[in-house]
Amino acid sequence: MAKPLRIGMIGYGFMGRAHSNGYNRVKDFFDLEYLPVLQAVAARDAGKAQAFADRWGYARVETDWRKLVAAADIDAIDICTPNNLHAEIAIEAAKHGKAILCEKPLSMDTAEGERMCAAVEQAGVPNTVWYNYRRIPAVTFAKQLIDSGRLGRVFHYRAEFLQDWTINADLPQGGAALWRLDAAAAGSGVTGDLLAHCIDTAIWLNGSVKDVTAMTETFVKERTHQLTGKKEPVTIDDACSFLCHFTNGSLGLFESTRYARGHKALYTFEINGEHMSLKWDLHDLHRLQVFDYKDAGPERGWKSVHVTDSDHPYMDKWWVPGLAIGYEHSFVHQVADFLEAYAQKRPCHPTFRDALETQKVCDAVLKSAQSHQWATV
Ligand code: NAI
Ligand code: SOE
Repeated sequence: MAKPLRIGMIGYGFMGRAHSNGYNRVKDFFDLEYLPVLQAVAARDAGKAQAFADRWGYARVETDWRKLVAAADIDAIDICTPNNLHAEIAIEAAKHGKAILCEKPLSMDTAEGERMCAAVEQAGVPNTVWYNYRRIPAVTFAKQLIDSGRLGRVFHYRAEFLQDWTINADLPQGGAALWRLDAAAAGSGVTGDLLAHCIDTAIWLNGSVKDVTAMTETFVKERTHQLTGKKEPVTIDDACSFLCHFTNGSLGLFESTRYARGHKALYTFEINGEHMSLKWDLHDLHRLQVFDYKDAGPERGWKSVHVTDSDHPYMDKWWVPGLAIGYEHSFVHQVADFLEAYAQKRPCHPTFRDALETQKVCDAVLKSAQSHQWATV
């Protein structure tokens, strides 16, 4: 009989759903010592919280997250709120000895992230950040190839995350649904929202970033704020590109925007090593493109590996070889990995401390864009 880990979820939006699906599905596919129990969801609107609880199977609701983090019937707090609430909730949850699963980006900035790390480390509570793209099997497979040394010396890492949903200048900013356009709620624009994913994956695959030079742009300078009803200056970065040096000597090139017409969530990365190159694309997420210089014969070329066989990461848990899984499975994998680490009393990466590294790169990127100078991470 599995032991229960009683989840207290805060926020019931996009990630509230993705995580709840992960908690519900994990038991059907993974054999684990601990299994999640959907104990309570906290949201300010009692009716909406109850509807969410009924749909996903939460036992009860709270309308104040502070009560949830203090509740005796909760073992782990899952933070699915806008970024400006991550720190306050996490620090309070740590005080109450709860395990914490926090959405990305860890924090609004490095200083806040440092306080969050101190809180969880002093309290000694398990913690992780939902940089879920690491757990897409093709991405995890890339990590295995890199760690096996198959690439040799790495020369280049490039990544992009492109969207197009804010091109309309009449779109308001702030408030529910559009908090990502307000730096007071989001911390930054595409840097913390989208590049943070690219940076997390890059650090995981290619090691730490030494320094950066960046440029940002805010294409629409004023938008009506949903909370004030007035036209307010737009304080986020709509687009951001940066170059960097990794400590392993390779060069990085990153780009993100919400103004790439036609692209909804195009996250791609490529890594070029001495012997091998790898390329991945979120729109074709079960494939890893591999070029192996050692392949004999003039027919050498890029291979498109369909990462769905049972010897590929996570895939033995799902269907038969050749049948793909999707975006939502990365969250099921993160739940499974967290529960396994929890049972074994070891960290589940990325921890808050790991995610702080990404935060430091984001801060250096924003600093460099402002100063027009290279910034050390
Ligand atoms: P959302 O806007 O869909 O949901 C946010 C939720 O927080 C809403 O239910 C809202 O009512 C709730 N909330 C706001 N203030 C609150 C308060 N004071 N008390 C209780 N609840 C409150 O946002 P979404 O897309 O779910 O994003 C949430 C977090 O997840 C963000 O940090 C975001 O960066 C991250 N995220 C991560 C993704 C990933 O790929 N890992 C994908 C999308 C979002
Ligand atoms: C923004 O549209 C967003 O939902 C980000 O917040 C997520 O982190 C990213 O995974 C997908 O895009």
